[in-house]
Amino acid sequence: MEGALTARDKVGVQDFVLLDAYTSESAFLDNLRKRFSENLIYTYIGTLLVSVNPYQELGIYTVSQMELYQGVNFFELPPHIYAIADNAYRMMCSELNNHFILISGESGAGKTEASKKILQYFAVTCPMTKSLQIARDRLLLSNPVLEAFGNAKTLRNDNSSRFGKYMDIQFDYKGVPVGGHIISYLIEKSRVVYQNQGERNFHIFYQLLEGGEEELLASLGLERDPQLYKYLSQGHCAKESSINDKNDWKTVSSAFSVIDFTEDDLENLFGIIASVLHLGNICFEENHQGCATVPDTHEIKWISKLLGVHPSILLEALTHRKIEAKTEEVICPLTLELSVYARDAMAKAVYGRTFTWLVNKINSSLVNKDFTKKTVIGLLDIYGFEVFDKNGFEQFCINYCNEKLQQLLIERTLKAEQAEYEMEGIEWEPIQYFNNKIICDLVEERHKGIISILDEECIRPGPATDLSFLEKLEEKVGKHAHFQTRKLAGPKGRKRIGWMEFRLCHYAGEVTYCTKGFLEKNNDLLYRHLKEVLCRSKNRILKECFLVAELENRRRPPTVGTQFKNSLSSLLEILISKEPSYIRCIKPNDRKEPSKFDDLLIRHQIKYLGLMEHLRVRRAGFAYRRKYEHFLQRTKLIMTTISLFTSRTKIFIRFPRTLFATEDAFEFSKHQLVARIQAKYKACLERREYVKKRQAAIRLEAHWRGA
Ligand code: AOV
Ligand code: MG
Repeated sequence: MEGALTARDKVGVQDFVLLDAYTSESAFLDNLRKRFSENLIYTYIGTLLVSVNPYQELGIYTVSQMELYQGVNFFELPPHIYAIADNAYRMMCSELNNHFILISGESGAGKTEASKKILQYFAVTCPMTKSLQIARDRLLLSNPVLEAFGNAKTLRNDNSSRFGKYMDIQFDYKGVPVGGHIISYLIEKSRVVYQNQGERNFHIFYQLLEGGEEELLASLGLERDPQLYKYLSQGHCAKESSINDKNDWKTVSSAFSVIDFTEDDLENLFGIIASVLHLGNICFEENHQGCATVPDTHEIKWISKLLGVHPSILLEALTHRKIEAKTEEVICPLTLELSVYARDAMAKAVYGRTFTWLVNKINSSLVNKDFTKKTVIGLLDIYGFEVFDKNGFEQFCINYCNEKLQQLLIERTLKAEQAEYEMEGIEWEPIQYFNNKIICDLVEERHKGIISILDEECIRPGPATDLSFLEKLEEKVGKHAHFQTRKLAGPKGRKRIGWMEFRLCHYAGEVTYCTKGFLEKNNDLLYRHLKEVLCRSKNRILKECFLVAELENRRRPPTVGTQFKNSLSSLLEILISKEPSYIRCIKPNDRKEPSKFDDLLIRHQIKYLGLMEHLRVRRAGFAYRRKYEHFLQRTKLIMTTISLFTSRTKIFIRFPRTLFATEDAFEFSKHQLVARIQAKYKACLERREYVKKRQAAIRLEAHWRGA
């Protein structure tokens, strides 16, 4: 019918590879918009999934949807996150190797939700035995617990992950989930003591106050109203309509019991959480000598009770500092400012280490020693790229982490794939892309990168300050193409860089960082005096977190920046050894609203995520690649002489090292497919060594023509 919209016009194509104008960014955007307006939030680029956050419940995550996707060929059904999960799962089962699913995108784009959907999918669809149900439940319920302690409302996302999480889901040889292991990355401790306007502290504090039983709160010395606590009220949004702290408390409480937390664990844990709130309410005053005092010791008494430390020792540690002279210790009083610093440092240290304890505790409940032969699917859900009006050390670390993941993606897709085609002798026109290695180097290079320069300032004797750090940066990396400071700022008319600021041109955009606090946060020092108090605490969890051995070790621990850099490099090692699947999340608007498709914002993400380049490589290359030996071993197909063959859904072509397959045959008519193959592999088909392939192609075509 003329004039009528075809389905394709209305809902777009479900794989960008099928776009006619596949090189045009506008066509890409149009396709995404069309689908989004039909609530089709998922689209493929080959096997990569692009997901746009719908900011509304779509009813596409039901059990019947899960069943639908189970064991079905990837391209047979509309794109879905379940297809990605199922595909990784089936490959793992058939090839008995390890996989990971990397979920990336900026803050609020939907990474955490995606990782939860995948976990749920496995929990529902994988085979299960009665004895392993508990393992499954623990895997699922580790999420609400970690989110309560590690997520918070930010201006970008009401449930923003403030820590990075890598989770291995372990399967036995039958594909039954038997256990798991979680690695967490750098939690944003500074949030415990300070929140920006419009942001909150970690959810758990509000959940405890809103949902905790009367007796529990009374035993912790807490009032219900979050406004009464300094650490909870600085952002002026303790209550947030989108967050139901009371309900979440119930979920978290029941999760605790499934994950093997004893009464004693919980008593100690909430003792710590309450102590942090009490710490925040300690007020210092200055006496005539300019030393800090605590006029009202109400809070001190509660903390002593909850943490099992002596009140006078705690009080002394908060207002004095031990200095070690040659043979003796001298105790000198702290100024008001330093006491506040000591108090906040204690709150951050206690919370940070308790979070690590929590992860370890969950891990010990996920361990399954009965199964030694396991394969895993790793799920990576990390804090997304973020830019605020004011960005500090935390944003610097978070954005650096995102650079590293982008780098991994580039290395493994755009770069490795093209290199492989070239190695196989396939004629290939290189596809240009922005390689962000240059930014990663700027941040992490030994002796020369920003982290090294920061470390140097931190250990340098003499008065190093955030300003002297900035000056060092100007001196050492000032001329770098991705670095700017006020002295060397770019064209007029752009947001000015302030005195204490520097700007990095990240792969995802420019971010201006204020160096205030960089040294302190990178050092992350806790006065020895306070450490002693915590090491002697009777609170069982703190005892495990602050070991007395630490007091004897006089060596300076690595800085936060260096630790983070090292942990990211081991993360990448973990990932490189596994087979990847990718999910790229896109945030449709900055207002967290459903059905709002902000062209400008989305176009920007398409650009920096490198989706166009990815599409070009995919389009020119092969959708499916397997090491030939591996494939042969698994399928036992005899194909030493014939190099081109078909399966039900794909056309396979064998090259010396690798087995490639074309896009799914369902997407094309057979005629189209043959034409495509011939066009694609024209170069190699014409070469003598591939004559056999051509003959096979001709035979194949003849076969289809006849069919
Ligand atoms: P993020 O993990 O990518 O940000 P989230 O996964 O927390 O983002 O998503 C943010 C919010 O968007 C969620 O709380 C949901 O309200 C909504 N949302 C995301 N995905 C979906 C979906 N598939 N269906 C319905 N609503 C969704 V951060 O952690 O801030 O980088 O550090
Ligand atoms: Mg998240």
